[in-house]
Amino acid sequence: MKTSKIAFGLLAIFLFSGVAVYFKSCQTKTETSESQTPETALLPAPTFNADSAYYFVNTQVSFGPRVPNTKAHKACAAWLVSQLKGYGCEVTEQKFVATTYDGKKLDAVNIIGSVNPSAPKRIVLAAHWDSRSIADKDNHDKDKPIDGANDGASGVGILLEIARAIKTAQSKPNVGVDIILFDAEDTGEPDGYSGPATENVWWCLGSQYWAAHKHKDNYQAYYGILLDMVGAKGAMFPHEGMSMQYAPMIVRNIWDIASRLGYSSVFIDQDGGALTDDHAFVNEVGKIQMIDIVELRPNDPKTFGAYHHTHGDNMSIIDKNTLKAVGQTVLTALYQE
Ligand code: AHN
Ligand code: ZN
Repeated sequence: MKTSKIAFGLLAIFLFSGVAVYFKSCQTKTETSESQTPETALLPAPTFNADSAYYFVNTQVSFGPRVPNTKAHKACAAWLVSQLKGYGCEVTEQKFVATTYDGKKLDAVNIIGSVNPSAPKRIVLAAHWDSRSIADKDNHDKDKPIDGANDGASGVGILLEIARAIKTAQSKPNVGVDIILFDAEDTGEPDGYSGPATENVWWCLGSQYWAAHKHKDNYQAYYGILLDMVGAKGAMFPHEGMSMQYAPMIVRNIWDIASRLGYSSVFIDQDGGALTDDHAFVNEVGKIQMIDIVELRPNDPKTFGAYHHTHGDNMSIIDKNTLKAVGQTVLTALYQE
């Protein structure tokens, strides 16, 4: 009697542990197969409000063309600083004098708004805030400044909305974010200019200055994203050539996030031409990997839209769907780190 009780007890223990081991192995299997899924879900990010971004683009345009040495430029700079401060950023105004291809001196200012300034891991988000002083690709009023609704204001509008969205959100990104608004980008020689050739690049004077004189000593960032012409209706963003040369992994990561969010018809999986844009100096002189999200024609990847450097670059070409695709993608990228 006693022996059989012991035997029964042992059998029960044996069976129970067998069942337990079986369940454990099932659990382990389930966990493994989940972590091996190639498409891991995106971590949640706040909603990017395209109405708000559109309002920020329109407000910049309402100042008038943001051409250095004008009242509109000064007034817009003050507004940008107050917006960034309002969203809790630590703001640096980096003033400098820029010399143009024709020897003019411009009073310029790069505006830097830092979110979570003490975080060691940082991402730079940049756009130029000045607008072009001439409409050199237009057939009329070539000597008049342009609104630059897309060429300038669109990128800045998206960055202000990103600052606002982070400020309003309950959860914050794990990285610090430095929003850099470069001045004096659109200062290059007129289309068809045939003056004396020089070594200098006369575009991107603000980013050239910042790359050589960063706003903090030994400043480094994990990576950067430049936005240029990111608000036009029907815009497409192929992989810009210099971004692929300096930071192909970042390009793939951002285009992958865009596609998971449903924006693969805007962020197209195609290579475009290489541009001398603000990111060139951040990569080459500043030694920070930076990509450029910039509207390029997919079949003619070195040309921009017909509005480019004409009076057609006004609010009528700005589309909230384009602002949303770019803004939501970049905001989501910040929350994946
Ligand atoms: C060139 O056209 C060489 N680079 C483009 C820089 C630019 C001007 N981005 C906006 N306006
Ligand atoms: Zn331009």
